[in-house]
Amino acid sequence: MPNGAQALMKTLADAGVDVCFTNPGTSEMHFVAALDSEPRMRAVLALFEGVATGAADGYARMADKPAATLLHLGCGLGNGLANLHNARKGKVPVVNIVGDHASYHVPLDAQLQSDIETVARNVSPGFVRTSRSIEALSRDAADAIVAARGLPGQVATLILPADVSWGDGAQPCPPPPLPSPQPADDATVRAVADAIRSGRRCALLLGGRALREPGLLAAARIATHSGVTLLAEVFPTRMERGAGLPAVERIAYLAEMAGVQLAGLDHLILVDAKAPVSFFAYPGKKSELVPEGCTVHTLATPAQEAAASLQKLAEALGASGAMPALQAPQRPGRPRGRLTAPKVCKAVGHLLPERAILIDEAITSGLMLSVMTAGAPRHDLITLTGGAIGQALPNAVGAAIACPDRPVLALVGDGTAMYTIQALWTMARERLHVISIIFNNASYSVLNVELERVGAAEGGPKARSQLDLHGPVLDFARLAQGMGVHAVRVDTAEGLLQALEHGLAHPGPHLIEAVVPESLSGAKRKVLPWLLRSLPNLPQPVARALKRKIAP
Ligand SMILES: Cc1ncc(C[n+]2csc(CCOP(=O)(O)OP(=O)(O)O)c2C)c(N)n1
Ligand SMILES: [Mg+2]
Repeated sequence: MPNGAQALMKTLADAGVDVCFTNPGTSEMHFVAALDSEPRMRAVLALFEGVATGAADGYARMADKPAATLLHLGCGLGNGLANLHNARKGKVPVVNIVGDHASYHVPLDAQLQSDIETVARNVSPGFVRTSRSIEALSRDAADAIVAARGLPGQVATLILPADVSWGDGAQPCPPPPLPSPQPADDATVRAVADAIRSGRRCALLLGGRALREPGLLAAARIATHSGVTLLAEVFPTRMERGAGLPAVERIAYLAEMAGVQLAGLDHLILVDAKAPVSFFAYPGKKSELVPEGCTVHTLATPAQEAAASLQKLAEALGASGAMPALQAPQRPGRPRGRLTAPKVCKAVGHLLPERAILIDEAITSGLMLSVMTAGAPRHDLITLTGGAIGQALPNAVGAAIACPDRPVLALVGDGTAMYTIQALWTMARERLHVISIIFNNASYSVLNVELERVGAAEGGPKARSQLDLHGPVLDFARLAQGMGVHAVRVDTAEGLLQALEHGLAHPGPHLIEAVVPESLSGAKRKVLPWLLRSLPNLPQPVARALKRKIAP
């Protein structure tokens, strides 16, 4: 008879959960030992829980099924919280296994005792369960898997007391059925089709799974046939894009610019997306971005089949036979001279290989990434769904494990990279083909912009120093080398191109430290808040042109 951990392992593997990102402690030792009882389970060690959780997130975004994490009690789970938050916001399935003290040890309030369920509830509101017995364990695990992968995907947390893990006599649970989500019902489709036929200005706001090829194609047919505008949510979980696919403009991060994109709309139709709100509140500015007088419709909720709903809508409109407008292949040329962040984005657009996975956490350095890669060969884009930085490097680990035959490029700000820099070690250990490009601008640059936008007093020296990463300047190439990752530091466009070409040609992890000036500095930083404030008062065509110039 297997013990609890062994039965749990088999239950996970039988259900197709066959990768586990681990950072274990004493209470998880039986689970660790059970890894060798299940040949199908791949175990990947992370040196910080935020890496394990972010890797599980990146894995599921690309594999379309959950990985497990193995975390140590409340503190380990807490360390992994930010990236579980990003997964939750992205509706990404994750099965957290969190070890706990043996049941009879809990009341003794030993050193590591804490309230795990309270920590878990924040990121897995839909499923937190402490498994209470050997008999219940495998069923609990199957329930966690169902909760995680049922549309919408979510983070499910199973807490595993050590005595349940080591107890004998457990039985694995047969694999639970896969979810079978439904498309939008006929009445909803009819109502949305009526709105589109009204002749008023309509936009489809695509999010979640609507941003994969089948959803994009159906939406693009509707756009061609009925003249609706296509928009994508600001931070997609995973968006398929590039040459041969419909190009969809994302809602801008800066609320003022999002306002320009949404101005004049009469109907906004949500497809696996939320009605847009601004990222933060700013004194004197509206938080809701839907323009006054615009009616919001929901074609498909996150619990429904987005692509099938769009196909139903296309049929209702008679648009099924329409030719979708597809992005033509088109790449920028080779950048030259002293390196800047836009030149890095240009180089990425110039060289991005077919079927690459592009992870964007470049913050201010990535402003040009979207336009520079729009006509590159088809690729997947992963973005910072929950705004909690430190996602990209761990995501890259998971994406590379989910898709071993595809190159992964992670573009990351220097401040951001430091949150989960330990991901580099896992990349080296697992020999993952990830090219991490770190934009070293020695600054939390975006926060300098935000300091001005929120209307805080002019920053004095103490305030400014909280946003400044000079002294000591970080040396990412050496940090990476210290974790076994091949790395170079470049400050010219030629050097960057050479490093990127080398990285793409040689499987295995590479880090390229791009020494760049801040994209928004000096005069630009001064003018930006003023420009943003003036946008709502400008004629729409002028506002649109300006928006395209600042953040295309
Ligand atoms: C978990 C978490 N902590 C802090 C922040 C606040 N924050 C947002 S951006 C940022 C700095 C980003 O700096 P960097 O990666 O260097 O990008 P840059 O602004 O220089 O382009 C910080 C600290 C956050 N979003 N999430
Ligand atoms: Mg920076």
